[in-house]
Amino acid sequence: MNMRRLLHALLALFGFCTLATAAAAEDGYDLWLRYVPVEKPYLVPYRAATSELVTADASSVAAAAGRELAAGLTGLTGRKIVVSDTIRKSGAVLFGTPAHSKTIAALRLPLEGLGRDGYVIKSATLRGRKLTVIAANDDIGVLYGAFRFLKLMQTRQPLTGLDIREAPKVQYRLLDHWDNLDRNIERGYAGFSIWDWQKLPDYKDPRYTAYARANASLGINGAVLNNVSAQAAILTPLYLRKAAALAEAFRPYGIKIYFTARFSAPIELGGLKTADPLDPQVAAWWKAKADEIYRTIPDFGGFLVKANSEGQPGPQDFGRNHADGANMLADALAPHGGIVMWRAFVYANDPKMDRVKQAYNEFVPLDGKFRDNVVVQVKNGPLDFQPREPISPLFGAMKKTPLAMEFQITKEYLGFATHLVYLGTLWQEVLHADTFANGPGSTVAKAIDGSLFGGKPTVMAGVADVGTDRNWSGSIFNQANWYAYGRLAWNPEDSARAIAKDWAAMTFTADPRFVGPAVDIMMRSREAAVDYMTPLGLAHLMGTGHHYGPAPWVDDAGRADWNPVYYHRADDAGIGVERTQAGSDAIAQYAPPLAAQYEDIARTPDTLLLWFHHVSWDYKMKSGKTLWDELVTHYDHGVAEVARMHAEWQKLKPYVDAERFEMTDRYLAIQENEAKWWRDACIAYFQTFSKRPLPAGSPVPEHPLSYYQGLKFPYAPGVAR
Ligand code: BDP
Repeated sequence: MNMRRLLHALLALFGFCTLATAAAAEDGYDLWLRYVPVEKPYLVPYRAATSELVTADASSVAAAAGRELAAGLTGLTGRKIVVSDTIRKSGAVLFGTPAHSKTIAALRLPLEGLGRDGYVIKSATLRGRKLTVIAANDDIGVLYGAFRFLKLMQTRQPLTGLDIREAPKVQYRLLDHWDNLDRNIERGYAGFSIWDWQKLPDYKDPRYTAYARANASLGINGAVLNNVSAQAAILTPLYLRKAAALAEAFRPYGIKIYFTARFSAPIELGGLKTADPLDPQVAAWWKAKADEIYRTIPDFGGFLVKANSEGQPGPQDFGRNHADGANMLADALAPHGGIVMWRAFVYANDPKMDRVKQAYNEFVPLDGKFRDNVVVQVKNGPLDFQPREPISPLFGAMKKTPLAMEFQITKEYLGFATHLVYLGTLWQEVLHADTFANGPGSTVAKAIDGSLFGGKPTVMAGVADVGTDRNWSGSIFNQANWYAYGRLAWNPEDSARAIAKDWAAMTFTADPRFVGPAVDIMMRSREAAVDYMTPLGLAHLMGTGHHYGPAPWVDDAGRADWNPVYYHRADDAGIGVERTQAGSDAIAQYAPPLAAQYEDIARTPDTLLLWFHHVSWDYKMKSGKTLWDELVTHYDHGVAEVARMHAEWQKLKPYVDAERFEMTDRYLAIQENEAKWWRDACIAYFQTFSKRPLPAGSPVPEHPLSYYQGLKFPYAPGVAR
């Protein structure tokens, strides 16, 4: 640690020790952008470094940057700071682009190669005055730099000697809203859709701007407004006008809008007899529709498509393939610069084929057949947003087609709104995973950011957890998932722990006595959920349809691969799915080094054991325990972890305002109960196959199995109705 940082650390310690801890009540609306005053000892250096704000630029994005800096600096330093156009004092913060500011141009900052979105933040001296310069090639980069500068203060970093040069690694950083036009959100646990379609375009809820601003603070630059299971009506003139009003609200924050396009729209809206992508009339309909959209929304981003998946229409309905469908839409958008994100979440109606193999089988033969403005959007695992899955084998297998990563921020399979599960660790695990596609080090992050195979456009998509709840995300800690997603979309190699630290400091307090334990809770939380829900590589044991709570016994859903029994295959001999050559051979879809590892049960990590192997109840695990004992131990551990997280949270009461403390505390109590429910129900059920006693000290389930099997939740949230 150098002297400057040491001094800063001492200052921090002193600052927080003298800090009065009675935090004012907050409801979470302000997210991580609270700009509350920094502790006294910081004020002197922070005030010296931020005496005034100077810009030469007048665009709406530059104005947003100015507003943000003025509000942020005023809040953080407790001194009114406004934007002016000349440097008068030392400590000025000068922000803008070389094109608009001669002063910035004269500084010759290293902006080349940073694109539109990158920025430089640099401490400089000009005519004897000390300045901080936030500069970029484009206004949007300035806005991102402004948020970064404020984050330095929010997380109590030094403001002297700054020399930051930063650009995103991914071009398109999107939130996908699974919002229906009636404002019901598929898999939404934070209220209703914030798009108030009925009142648009005449009334623009201020929340649209607040939403855009929060996204911009993370570098998110696009929003798909409607559900992947799409309604064609979004493409009608009525809705285009409404969407244009949203685009207008988002524009100062660099957010473009996108639609999910319903493939059968030419039939439903256009009165055509077919939606065959090779039919010239169909192509002409989409071309005219794209032209109309761009007339209404000139910076429209493009289409997301869920085709031939879960009942959605698609090119296969007309004997065509995914590339035929994607390319036809891509051609309609290309003259306007739009892109198509074509989802690979498909599982053909063939119950005999292992479901986790199907996307690969459909898409790999099409590698290289897509237009330049198409990306294939792949969920992180081959199944469906489970608490843990191996990576999708597509990431290493499609070398001539850019692939977008689709993560799910809303916690459909991870406890809805009330469970505290920080997803940063899940996503980091995926992004750091090695595909071995071009030898070791071929990580998923590199496949996404284009550095592995060189493909463009580069895209990250996160299924949003945003709704009308006052706290946006259904719980305070769910905000951390929105935050972490944005940070990882900007830089897929960022660290989950570092992100959690920033979020905790900005959302609650930078006091290290809070941040340390809070981050510890977050970092342990996802593994806890895996343990109390689906340990050792199990998956999809959730209640059918709504996915709330455990139902591993379900075997009567419409199709074989909708049943939990399909995913655990428990029988008298053991549990797990055989995906080796002796089974479905799904393992063969991975690159040889990975396939060889998973094929060998001894080299398969415990975390994925039952995903790849059907394992006997008495199998000797690495720990020396039998599989049955190990399984129960994991369930016990998951429950114990939540109790520990809850106890740790209660110790943090002095640092948190009453409202956010209480809500989190009560939610943790719910999580404790539900973790126990998961454990008890799963153990009671699996024991009917294992027929073995519980390991010593492990409590018997509270109720008989029939009790858990009898629970019904007809109105659980998030189900498309
Ligand atoms: C599943 C969800 C379903 C979505 C589907 C998808 O249960 O609501 O429509 O994913 O991603 O996990 O298309």
